[in-house]
Parts: sequence; C-alpha cells; structure tokens
Amino acid sequence: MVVLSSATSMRTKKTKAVGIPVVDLSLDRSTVSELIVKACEDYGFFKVINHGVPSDTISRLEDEGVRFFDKEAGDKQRAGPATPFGYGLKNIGLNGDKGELEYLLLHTNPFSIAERSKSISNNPQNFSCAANDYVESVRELASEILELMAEGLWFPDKYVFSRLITDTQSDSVLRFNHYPTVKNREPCSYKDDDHRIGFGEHSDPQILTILRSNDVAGLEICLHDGFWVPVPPDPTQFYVIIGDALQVLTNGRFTSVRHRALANSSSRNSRMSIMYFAAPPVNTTIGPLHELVSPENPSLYKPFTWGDYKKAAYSLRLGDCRLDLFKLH
Ligand code: GA4
Repeated sequence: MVVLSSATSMRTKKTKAVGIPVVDLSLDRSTVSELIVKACEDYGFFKVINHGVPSDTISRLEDEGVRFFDKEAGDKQRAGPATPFGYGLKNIGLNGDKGELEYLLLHTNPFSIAERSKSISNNPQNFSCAANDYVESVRELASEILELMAEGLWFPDKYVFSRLITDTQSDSVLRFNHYPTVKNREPCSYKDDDHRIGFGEHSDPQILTILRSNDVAGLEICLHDGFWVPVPPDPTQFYVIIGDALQVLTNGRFTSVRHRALANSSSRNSRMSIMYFAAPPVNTTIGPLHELVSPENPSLYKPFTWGDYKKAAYSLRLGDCRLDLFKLH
C-alpha cells in the first residue's frame, strides 16, 4: 500500500507522482519485515497503520501541546530557552539556524519530564502523565519496528537495534513543533510566501523518529534523486523517519532521509507535530554491524559514541551533512 503524492525537483522544477510506502503492522510478520526493509532502502521513510498506540494516549498529549502553545508569550518563555531542553521560538540549535516555528523539547527521562512539567503546565501532573504515557507507547512502537527491521535483515539477534533505545539510560527526546498561521506571524523576509521555511532541511541524528501531526500539511521528504515530496498529514497514524545512527549501524544500507517542514501560509489552521527521537545512551558506540560488513561491502564509517555524534551535530548547522565527519572513504 502507498500514499500517493506529487514530487517536485528543486533543480528542474519537474514533478512526478510518488507513492510513500504504508506498512500495515497487522499483516503477518515476515511480510511486514520485508516491507519495512524495502521502505528503509528506497525512502528512509514510511507510514505505519494499525500501530497499536491508543488514540486516547495521542489526544491527551496533543491537548497538552495545544494548551501550552495557546499560552501568552511570557508564560511560554518560562519553559525556555531550549538549550538544549525547554521552549524555543524561531532559533534552532546553537549556530544561527532559524525557522518560522515555536517548539518544546524534552528529554524523555520521566524525572526530567516531571521537573520540566512545572514550568510548562498549570497542571504539571497531567502534563507529565500524558507525556510519559505517550513516550512509553511510542517507544514500544519504535522497538517493534526496529525488531521487524532486524528480522527483515535476517540478523540472528532481533533485538540488536531495539535494545539501544529501550535501555533505561536512553537519550531519547520528545519534541512538539508548532507552526503558527500567517495571521499570527510577523511579516517576514522570505520572498515566496508559500515556501516559508518552518523547519529547514536536515536529517535526524538519532536511530529512528516517530512523527505524528494534526491534519495540517507542511512536512516534505527528499527522495534519493533530489525530488521533494509533500507528506499528506494523517492525525491517526505515524510516520517513521530513519536517522543518521541507523544509517551507520546498517553500513549505509538504510539512509537517513532529509526532510523539512514548510510553514504553509494557505492553511487556516496551524500545524502541530509531535516527534519521538529514539536514541541510545550517550556512551553507546555506534558503528556498522559486522553482519553488514564484508570485503565487498567494507565499513563506510568509523565508530563513534552517541555523545560524540551529538557534539558534532550541535557544532554544525541544521542542514550540514554531519555524517561526512565520520566517513572512512
Ligand atoms: C534535528 C532532530 C531533532 O529535532 C533535534 C534537533 C536539534 C535541535 O533542534 O536542537 C538540532 C538538529 C536536531 C540537528 C543539528 C543540530 C541539533 C539543531 C541543530 C542545528 C532535537 C536533534 O537531536 O537534532
């Protein structure tokens, strides 16, 4: 199954029809694992349906997000600045990247969520319960997907990827992005109002991202041939984004997908997305798995710790290809 979309090349301005893969997790395991491997190889991106995350878990966290972004500017600032965790407005990272958005970044450790909730919500208990329940559910979903990937790659150890993110010391992150509509935005310098950048082109540094948005469009992914494809929003389902760390673990067999969010001026509603970035503990060594290295397929990357990789990511700009720093050839 695929979601049909129309892709555009930035260089030639040509368009073509593209089908974004949809993986139905209720199908039989071997079919699902094959579909996932194919989607990771071809796109580094896919949609999952029949994902098992309760709709109530999703809507409770969505409501908390809406409540937070509805607050007065000064109240939101109390949760910031996002260096690296808290509330951020337009500034992304530490090196001058900007976007037409506001956001909330949280470490997924329950103690850290409980502490942050105090400056995020008037009812911190509600916020932290909603966030913890959501994180638990999407972590399970991410682990299941990683196990299916390992099975699809015929690895003897099906937990080889998933155990990296289920470790209690996992460095995973939860992010809310809110892209205000034009009427709520100040005039800005971008010439083409339909292509205002909400969150600029980049790949995610982590292993896997589980993304969910409301019904407002904006997300686009870049295909291997450079065509950009708009991703139709679907509030009831999740999109899965392959991150740089999984590209390294699979020795380049899966590639992290470059993506961006446009601040869509034609929509009357604002877009809100929630992302769970699944990461290993900071001291974990990431390198190509030996099953995927051979004389015909030599190792493409030198091993590094997740902490080193994060340091590299934060020292560069959002759109930089940070994996180049760790390439062997
Ligand atoms: C992209 C993925 C996640 O949103 C994020 C981002 C982080 C941030 O916004 O602080 C980064 C970006 C992301 C990649 C390069 C660095 C770090 C901004 C930036 C310029 C939370 C992450 O882990 O990396």
